[in-house]
Amino acid sequence: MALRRLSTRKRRTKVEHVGFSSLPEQVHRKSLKKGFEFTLLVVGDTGLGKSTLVNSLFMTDLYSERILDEVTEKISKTISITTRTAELEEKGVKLKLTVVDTPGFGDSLNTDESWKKISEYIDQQFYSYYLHESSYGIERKRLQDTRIHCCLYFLPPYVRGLRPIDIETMKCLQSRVNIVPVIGKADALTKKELETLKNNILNDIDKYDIKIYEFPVCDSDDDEDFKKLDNEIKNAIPFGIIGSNTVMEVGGKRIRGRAYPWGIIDIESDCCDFAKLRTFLCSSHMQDLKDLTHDIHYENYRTDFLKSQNNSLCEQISDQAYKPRENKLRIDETDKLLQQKDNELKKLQELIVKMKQNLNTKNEILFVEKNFAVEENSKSEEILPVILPPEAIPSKPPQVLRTFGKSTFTIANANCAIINRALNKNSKSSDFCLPSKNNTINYNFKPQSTNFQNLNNYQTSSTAI
Ligand SMILES: Nc1nc2c(ncn2[C@@H]2O[C@H](COP(=O)(O)OP(=O)(O)O)[C@@H](O)[C@H]2O)c(=O)[nH]1
Ligand SMILES: [Mg+2]
Repeated sequence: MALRRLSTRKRRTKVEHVGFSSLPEQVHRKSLKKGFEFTLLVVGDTGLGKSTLVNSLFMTDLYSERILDEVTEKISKTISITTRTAELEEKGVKLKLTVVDTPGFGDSLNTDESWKKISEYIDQQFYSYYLHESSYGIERKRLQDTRIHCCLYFLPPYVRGLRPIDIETMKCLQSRVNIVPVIGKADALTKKELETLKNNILNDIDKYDIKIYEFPVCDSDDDEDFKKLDNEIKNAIPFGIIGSNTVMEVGGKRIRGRAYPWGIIDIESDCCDFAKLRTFLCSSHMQDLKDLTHDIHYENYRTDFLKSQNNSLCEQISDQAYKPRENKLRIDETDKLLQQKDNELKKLQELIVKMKQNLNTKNEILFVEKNFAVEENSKSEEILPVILPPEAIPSKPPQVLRTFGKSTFTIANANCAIINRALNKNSKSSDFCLPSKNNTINYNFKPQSTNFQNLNNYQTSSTAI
């Protein structure tokens, strides 16, 4: 098996042209077509030359309109985030450059949380990239990379090392972005002073365990010139920068320079690290900055984000799992309440049935009262209404036979009868009578009845009951 594999490999190495040697060309062509994206974040005090540097680095005018804040505004001002994008093209290569600026950084009297907004902004870009990356179809094709690839952290030339605000901000940003420290307005320092400040800053970075951009280790087979350049750039950190957007002619040569009373400085010369920074950002390390952003910072963010999502999910699950007793109690309580409501409903239904029955009886009574009521003028204490329930209606209409002067009356043709007696105006009594024989009910009432008028009425309406 091993022999066969060896022979296959041998055979493959013998093939002279397969076609994959054109891969770099394909990548090159595709990249040219697509263009490159790079997002730079500049952080630092107002007036340190951030905008000037960005303009001079990319030979563009990103900050044409410059609005200066009043002193009073500055005191209360909080940090804001602004983005500017320029589509640049150089020898057919397109670069979409986005510069994220942080005007107001360090301006306010309370600089405690200046870094907070910046770190939030960086995380937001990671999150939106994550959302696009996790989407499907056309959405995924439109994936926009607004993640910050590099942060130029500006330090003033008049300090002795890192200030508390610098330490705090850098420590907060170090895990999110590639930090590259820069000393702005380096023309305010002599060569010696600049060297001392650089050393102090590097010592502080070491002392406070701040992680700045780490240069990749050169391979042994790397180009010697590249190794030299890489070394020079690495040793220049933190870059001492002099910025200028003014192009002037000196000795027939056009330069970007600053004119002083004592002479002119070409910012691209060795007098500062502007050229090195430009090489670092625009040519030698741009891709490494992007790779680190994607492979380290973004991956760290994504892992943390997924972990936090996972944790909250686990918490929810464990919440459910560890509260069975509580849940059972809750269910028991609900059951109890339902049971209670059921009982109440039953009682109500019973009550309704009773009320209906009462109502029927009352209706009957009302009917009797209506039909057999004692005449208005009659002062009699006793009335003797007779009512037959519907089931008691005999085939022949009932007939009330009465005997004047006797305390009895007889109903013929009746299956049964309800004899209502009004004892007085407020109380009544009812007797239910069944016929003794031949459907005849004999009823003895006391005291004697005086009004039989209604019984006549009854006889006429009995069939309608
Ligand atoms: N002396 C000196 N002045 C500079 C330098 N860079 C910019 N400036 C000037 O400093 C002022 C503020 O620059 P600006 O780029 O707006 O600073 P920002 O607030 O940090 O963006 C402007 O007048 C610039 O011309 C520099 O390297 N040296
Ligand atoms: Mg500015």
